[in-house]
Amino acid sequence: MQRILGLVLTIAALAQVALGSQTHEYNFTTGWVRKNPDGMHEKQMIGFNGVWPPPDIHLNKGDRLILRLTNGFENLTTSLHFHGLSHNITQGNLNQMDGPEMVTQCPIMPGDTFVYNFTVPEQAGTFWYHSHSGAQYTDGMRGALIIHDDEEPFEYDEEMVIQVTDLYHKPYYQALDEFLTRYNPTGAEPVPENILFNNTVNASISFEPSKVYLLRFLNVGTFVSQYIFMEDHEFTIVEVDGVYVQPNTTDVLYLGTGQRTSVLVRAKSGSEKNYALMQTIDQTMLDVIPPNLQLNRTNQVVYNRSAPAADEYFLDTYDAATNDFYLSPLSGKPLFPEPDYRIKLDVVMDNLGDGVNYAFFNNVSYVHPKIPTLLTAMTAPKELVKNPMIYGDNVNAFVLEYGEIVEIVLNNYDDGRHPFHLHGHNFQIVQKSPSFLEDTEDGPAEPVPYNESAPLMDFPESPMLRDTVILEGNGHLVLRFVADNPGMWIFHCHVDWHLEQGLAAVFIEAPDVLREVEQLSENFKQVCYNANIPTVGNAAGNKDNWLDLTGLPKQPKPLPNGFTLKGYVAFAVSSMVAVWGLYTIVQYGLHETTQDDELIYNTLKNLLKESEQNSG
Ligand SMILES: *[C@@H]1O[C@H](CO)[C@@H](O)[C@H](O)[C@H]1NC(C)=O
Ligand SMILES: *[C@@H]1O[C@H](CO)[C@@H](O)[C@H](O)[C@H]1NC(C)=O
Ligand SMILES: *[C@@H]1O[C@H](CO)[C@@H](O)[C@H](O)[C@H]1NC(C)=O
Ligand SMILES: *[C@@H]1O[C@H](CO)[C@@H](O)[C@H](O)[C@H]1NC(C)=O
Ligand SMILES: *[C@@H]1O[C@H](CO)[C@@H](O)[C@H](O)[C@H]1NC(C)=O
Ligand SMILES: *[C@@H]1O[C@H](CO)[C@@H](O)[C@H](O)[C@H]1NC(C)=O
Ligand SMILES: *[C@@H]1O[C@H](CO)[C@@H](O)[C@H](O)[C@H]1NC(C)=O
Ligand SMILES: *[C@@H]1O[C@H](CO)[C@@H](O)[C@H](O)[C@H]1NC(C)=O
Ligand SMILES: *[C@@H]1O[C@H](CO)[C@@H](O)[C@H](O)[C@H]1NC(C)=O
Ligand SMILES: *[C@@H]1O[C@H](CO)[C@@H](O)[C@H](O)[C@H]1NC(C)=O
Ligand SMILES: *[C@@H]1O[C@H](CO)[C@@H](O)[C@H](O)[C@H]1NC(C)=O
Ligand SMILES: [Cu+2]
Repeated sequence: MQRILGLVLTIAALAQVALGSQTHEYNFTTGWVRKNPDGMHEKQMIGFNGVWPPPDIHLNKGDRLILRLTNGFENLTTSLHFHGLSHNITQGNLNQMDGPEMVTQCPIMPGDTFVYNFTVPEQAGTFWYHSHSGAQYTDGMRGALIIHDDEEPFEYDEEMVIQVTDLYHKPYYQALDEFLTRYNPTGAEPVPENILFNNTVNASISFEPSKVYLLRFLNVGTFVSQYIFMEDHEFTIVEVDGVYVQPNTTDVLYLGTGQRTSVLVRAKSGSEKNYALMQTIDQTMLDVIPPNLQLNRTNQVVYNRSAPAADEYFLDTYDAATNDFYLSPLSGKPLFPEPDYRIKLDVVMDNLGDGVNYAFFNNVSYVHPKIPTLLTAMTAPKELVKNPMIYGDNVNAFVLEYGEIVEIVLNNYDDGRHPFHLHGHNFQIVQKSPSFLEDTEDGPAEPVPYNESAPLMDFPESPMLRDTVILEGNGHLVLRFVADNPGMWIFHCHVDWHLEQGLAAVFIEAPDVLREVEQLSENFKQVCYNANIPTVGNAAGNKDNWLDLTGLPKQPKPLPNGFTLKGYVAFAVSSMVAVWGLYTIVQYGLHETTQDDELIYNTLKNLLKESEQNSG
């Protein structure tokens, strides 16, 4: 049997070579590049080899990518994630190529190089790559990754790759510092200064009469979703997040950060005039709308260079934006059966004892373990590898059995929209509630959690499959996937500001199976060594007693009982936050942070006592 399997694999490998699969090599060194993307503010963007924006990467199904990423920063760690790719060990790939630092790899230190090396055997469509170190990609460390497919189920004359994003004039780490402080106790997110169309503003694309174009739109932004619409042209959606879909025609697209939608557009038959290609911020996501923020930006679809530029163009309503719940995969893949394991995650945003606003799944705000979760899974004693304890109780670790059907229920106790992204998988969208923001006659808007005995909508026969989905304000989502891709897969909000607030969980998927196949490369270990991170141990870095989690990095303590928001806005104690962003700024050690939290906590308690005495 084994021999037959080996033979089949060899044949498969040969077939790939025969079909002309290629290896694409890139050597990228990160670094700051001075640019003025919106024509309003010059700033340092993060480019590769001195060039910003980084290039789009084009592969064909079956190809190999070898990307050597060298950290050219002076004082930041870095990493690279390939958003949407499955890195499936049963297809000859490795979990260690996924990218998120402290989950599947050690942070790459200044001067160091990590080699990303993998194939794309089965997937095709629109993907992207970006730094997975703090909110680093905010400053431009990202690009599209397109996997072409000879057997695309649609036809067109030309394709275009179009990234949309938000732009912040401040460096990302400064925006983050100002966001995650007790001076911002409500957790109001940094507001972008602009939105970009393929890394610029007032952009144009050229159309020739009667041609059919495939436009691949990607929202590679950090925070705001965008609506996209084209004056007097229709979009036919054919691909979403690397999944071919039953064609669906619409006037307007909605893209949350991380999401991709490819559409076919038939050009007009004449070339008398030009048309507007609009992008609009989903303003419901902003707590405040600064008066000088341009919510709509106009780009040009140029048919005729001698004709005047198109005027801006507005829609009365965005209601026509396709709701992905009602799309279907072209494959017709049926609804997965009843789950073996249901994971309920309540999304909450609240303050902890340091006065900072955090994000939680249930009561846990993700904090990086001391060593990457993959290393814990790879080195734990066999009998403990499925024990969630060793992964630490501050990473929201869920251990999945190989092949089981997993259902994630997300209940939003926050009134904001969150685009949730799962690494390593596409999930089925089984339920997707509307937002529940409207006040009713009975009272103010209330979150509506999922009720298993009374689902809001019929379960689709063939639910939409994708890797990033919007959870509506006060609403809920039910997602299903099969645990057939052994690895450590982070599940997180793709509003990177919220990820920084701790809105993440890690699925420890079939670690027993993973260990049979995955081997850590010498390069992988060297990168850990250079970052001074041990390569053996539990989440707290202990390897003598695997159940001893002493020293585990933890979220700050809760607010002292009775202490109010208003109280702590008033006073100042310097603080640094213990969540995600920390590792990206090498200077700050965890110990400092913990002590600082301790200090703030005690100060708060004393202050509370005083105020009680005063008022009593
Ligand atoms: C990339 O770096 C590798 C290893 O240092 C080197 O062997 C290779 O020639 C480089 N390739 C290019 C295209 O620069
Ligand atoms: C973009 O267009 C606006 C409106 O016409 C103009 O004010 C602005 O200067 C343009 N910016 C750039 C960078 O071309
Ligand atoms: C990091 O280095 C840059 C120069 O590359 C400098 O401008 C910045 O202030 C440094 N940041 C920290 C936190 O030291
Ligand atoms: C990439 O991986 C393949 C398959 O494991 C291996 O043969 C090759 O040597 C690797 N290349 C590099 C540069 O690591
Ligand atoms: C958008 O920018 C990328 C990267 O710079 C480029 O490869 C691509 O062709 C651009 N798209 C269009 C439509 O110009
Ligand atoms: C292009 O626009 C110019 C100016 O409006 C017009 O004179 C010309 O006829 C147009 N060309 C075509 C092919 O429609
Ligand atoms: C942007 O577009 C929306 C609707 O499409 C409209 O309500 C709003 O007034 C526009 N804003 C500006 C500044 O033009
Ligand atoms: C297209 O999307 C709409 C909702 O936006 C849905 O009602 C309709 O059934 C979809 N059609 C197909 C063929 O997917
Ligand atoms: C969260 O709640 C669970 C169950 O009540 C508890 O065991 C766990 O320690 C809590 N975690 C944190 C970080 O507060
Ligand atoms: C992983 O690969 C196996 C074998 O080809 C396949 O059955 C499974 O569906 C894949 N899973 C994912 C998430 O790619
Ligand atoms: C869930 O739905 C069932 C069936 O309609 C109902 O009996 C039950 O009260 C609901 N539960 C909650 C918490 O609303
Ligand atoms: Cu979010």
